[in-house]
Amino acid sequence: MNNMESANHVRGRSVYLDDIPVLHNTLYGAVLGSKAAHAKITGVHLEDAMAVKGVERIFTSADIPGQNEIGGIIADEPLFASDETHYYGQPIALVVARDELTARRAAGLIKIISEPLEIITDPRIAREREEFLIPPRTFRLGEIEEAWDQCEYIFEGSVDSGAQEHLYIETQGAYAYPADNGGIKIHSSTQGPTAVQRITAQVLGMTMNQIEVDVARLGGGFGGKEDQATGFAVMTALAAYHLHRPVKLVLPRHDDIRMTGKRHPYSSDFRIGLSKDYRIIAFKATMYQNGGASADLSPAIMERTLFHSTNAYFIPNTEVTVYSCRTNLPPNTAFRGFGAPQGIFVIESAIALAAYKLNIPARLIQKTNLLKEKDLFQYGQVASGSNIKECFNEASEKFQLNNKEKEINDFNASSPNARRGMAVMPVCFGISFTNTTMNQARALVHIYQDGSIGISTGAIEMGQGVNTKLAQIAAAVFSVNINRVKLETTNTSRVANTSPTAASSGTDLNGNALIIACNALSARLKKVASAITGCNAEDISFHNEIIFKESTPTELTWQELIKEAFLKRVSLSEIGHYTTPKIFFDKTSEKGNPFAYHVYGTAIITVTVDCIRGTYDIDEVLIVHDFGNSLNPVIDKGQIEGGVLQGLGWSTMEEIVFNSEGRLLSDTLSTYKVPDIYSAPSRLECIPLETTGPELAVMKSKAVGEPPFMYGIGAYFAIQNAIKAFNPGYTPDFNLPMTPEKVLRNLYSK
Ligand code: MTE
Ligand code: LUZ
Ligand code: MOS
Repeated sequence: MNNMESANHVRGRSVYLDDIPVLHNTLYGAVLGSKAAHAKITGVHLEDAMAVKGVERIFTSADIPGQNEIGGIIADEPLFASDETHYYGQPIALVVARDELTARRAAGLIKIISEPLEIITDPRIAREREEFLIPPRTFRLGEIEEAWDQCEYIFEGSVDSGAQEHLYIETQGAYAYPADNGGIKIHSSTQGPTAVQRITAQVLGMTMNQIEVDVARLGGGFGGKEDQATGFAVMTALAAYHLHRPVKLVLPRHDDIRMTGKRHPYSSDFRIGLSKDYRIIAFKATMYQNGGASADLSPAIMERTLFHSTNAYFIPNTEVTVYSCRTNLPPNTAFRGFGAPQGIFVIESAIALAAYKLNIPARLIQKTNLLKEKDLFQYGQVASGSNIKECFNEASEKFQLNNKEKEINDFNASSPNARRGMAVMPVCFGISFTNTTMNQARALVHIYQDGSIGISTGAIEMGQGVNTKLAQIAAAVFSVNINRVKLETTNTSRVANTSPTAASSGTDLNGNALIIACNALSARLKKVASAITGCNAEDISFHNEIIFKESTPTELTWQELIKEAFLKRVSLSEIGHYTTPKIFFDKTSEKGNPFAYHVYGTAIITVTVDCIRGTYDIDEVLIVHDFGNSLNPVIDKGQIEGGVLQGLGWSTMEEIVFNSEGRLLSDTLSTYKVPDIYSAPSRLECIPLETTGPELAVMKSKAVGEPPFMYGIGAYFAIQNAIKAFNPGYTPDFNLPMTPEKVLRNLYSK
């Protein structure tokens, strides 16, 4: 089954925010962002902008009827800066005009007078100043200080990883208009419609039931619209509230890149201790998360870094601390992996350094330390259904790891100006929101009189295929043709109090809620069928739109059954509510059982480096991945490919550069390079591990959205190995992304 929306996507018929037909009298917004990263605002002059013909009104913090506050986790973020600005691009005002161009032109005429304050962009400097978004947290297992004595080898190093721009195809935007009875309706390109609803109500001083948020689909989110879609939606609602007219705001790409937060850069120090036979006895790390100017999702992201700081390994003595540092950058935010890639890069760097010093392949250390069933994670959860060893071994065998090594050595010996390198990348990713409360969802199912089915859930379709999977689930429970099933828009009036579609658990949570609703309807319909056919409800089953009695087909079809049920006044609507069982976490002890299950896999990455130019090709990414019992192998393959490419981009080419003034330099696609078709691996293969899948994954089909991102990190180490093969004087450093400039420097470093 392909993605059910593909046909409409390629015909341009799928409706995104900018495709919604605009209402008569619609106005358009443009956001004025601060030109100073940290400053005291002493004057705001709107006169010139107001004088532009077609400008309707300019909104600032003075126009907010409720609270000037949009922080999702911590109340530390104003909608509009009022007396101080804390990052370059921070919204100060919204200009509303009769068309987009006028609004933008007028925004450029607003004069902000300000006095500069000290600008911090480096998390280590923020740490010295004790500029923290929240207090630091530490996860511990075993007795780290005693463990060093048991180590044969101890190595220390530091690791940096850079930011990453989401570059969703559809930029941030929203369309709001006055609704009946003083309410406001908002179409928002958001992963979190409830967050938009809740924060809009807070800013406008209204109640949540007065705000309706509707989302058809997103042109990509990748985490960038989990929290940061909110501010822009609230701006349109604020304008619609005051002007009683529809107001639309779609960020130009340039504004989007400059104003919104990115993946958090991290700077870390580590110490790793190994036994003679390469068992990791102890691992200690201190990580500085560059949070940007306000908390946004940083506290949750920091938490996931801690959860994943030992990746797929069992390390009996671990101590990892993360400092969430406040800097004068746009608030950094969720991005596929949510802090896990940053943590995983540190432990993989520690292993790479140890391997280099011991002159052995890193994969020997990796393999020696892979998690076993019943091993304890540093957060207290016991590994269950862990098949990382199977993934690792199967990848080694099926992709003939040993032959590959020989081929690479032969190639390197016979190529004057090119070197190949290889790395293995095991991955372990926990599925569930780490905040237990968020692991809940609801699904509303209507069966119409003609037998067609309408489904509303809290899940947002952002390209990951959740709509198709949900339709498959409903079609499977009722055993009807999938063409009978329609996914409605995600709407806060139909399904309330939703968690954002994130943490890779959108399909699990909403799918399980859907199963509960469908099962309830099914039970009701079976009663109707049993009355018609004269048997017990337990003896009724549905097969391909035919009603079966005691395993034999009856004359009754799905469509007739629905009609009968309606005539008998049986409810054909149901809402299902799901909460992930058995999960909990205690933040005082930092122990618990936070994840429903883990996703495992292993990738083998090979690259060829051009030793004259410093450029490289990613030759192969060969994966064995545990999908469980995949609901949709086609969609899951797409998620693997997309995730791998995004991970490769972060590790090897996407370089976000801010100057010391806190101004983003790589703010266009000519200076910020993302992987294109030419930088994709020549060979990308993924073999599913043969497993049955865990009970807590929806229909035993494991979540797949984020985990494949981590495979891409292997490219960093593969390139590093190629450089080593060329330049014996190279000492590995750990500073991601490994751009061609860095490769060139490293090829000739002494
Ligand atoms: N795939 C596409 N095409 N577009 C996206 O925006 N987001 C990723 C992943 N795959 C994304 C995507 C992220 S960050 C997450 S958390 C999951 O999809 C969310 O969807 P799921 O929970 O249904 O897997
Ligand atoms: N968002 C969130 C996430 O709020 N909590 C999480 O644990 C999470 N994990 C991954 C991505 N987004
Ligand atoms: Mo994904 S980072 O959980 O939106």
